Amino acid sequence: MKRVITYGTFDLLHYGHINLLRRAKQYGDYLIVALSTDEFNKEKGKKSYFSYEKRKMLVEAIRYVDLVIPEKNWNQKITDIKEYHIDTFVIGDDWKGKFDYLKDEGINVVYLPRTPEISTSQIKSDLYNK
Ligand code: C2G
Repeated sequence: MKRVITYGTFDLLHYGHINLLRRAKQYGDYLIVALSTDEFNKEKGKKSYFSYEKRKMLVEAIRYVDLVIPEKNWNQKITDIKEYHIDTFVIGDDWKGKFDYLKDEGINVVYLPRTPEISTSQIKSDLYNK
């Protein structure tokens, strides 16, 4: 069984997120999403509209997702890779190069092109300016 992991906040779930998760699942049979906790979002300079529990419920409902775990800090990726026997790490190419160090763990690191013209911040500003 090939196991894939990805990380993110996934707030105000939109088709860009779904596109990422759909493509990530194509790299294996089992997809884990490490979902940023509300506390970690603060470290990322983000404040999500939905709480962790609500974001978790939404992401768990996605057909491509097999397991959702909490992302609590920047430094858990290597531990996660070992604990969950990950074969491939996938993330959007806005992070290109940032996680190449994970290759030293003997896994594939894949940066997928982001879906253009959609983002949570775009949704928020569009709604704000309605
Ligand atoms: N994404 C995408 N296309 C978009 C918007 C987002 O492909 N139009 C991807 C991002 O590249 C990321 C995932 O969807 O792979 C989740 O996006 P965010 O919730 O913004 O994730 P981010 O805050 O970048 O968290 O440790 C890594 C971080 O937790 C990543």
